[in-house]
Amino acid sequence: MSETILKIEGMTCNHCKMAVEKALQGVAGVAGAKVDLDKKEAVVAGSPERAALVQAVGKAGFKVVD
Ligand SMILES: [Cu+2]
Repeated sequence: MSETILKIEGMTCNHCKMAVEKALQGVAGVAGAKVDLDKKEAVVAGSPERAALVQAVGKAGFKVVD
C-alpha cells in the first residue's frame, strides 16, 4: 500500500486536524489518514487520486500547498 504526503496550510488546532482527517478518509481509495499538526502534514494510506485529496481538503476549508 502506498502513502501520499500532503503539506496543508491553515490548520491551527485539533478541530482542524480532525476535520482534515475526516475529509481525507472520505475520499475513494483512502485506507487511512493521519494529520501531524506540528509538521502541517497529512499522511494518507491507500491509493487515492491525489487531485481528489486536494479537493477534499479544499472543501473542508484548508489548502494543500505541496
Ligand atoms: Cu482548528
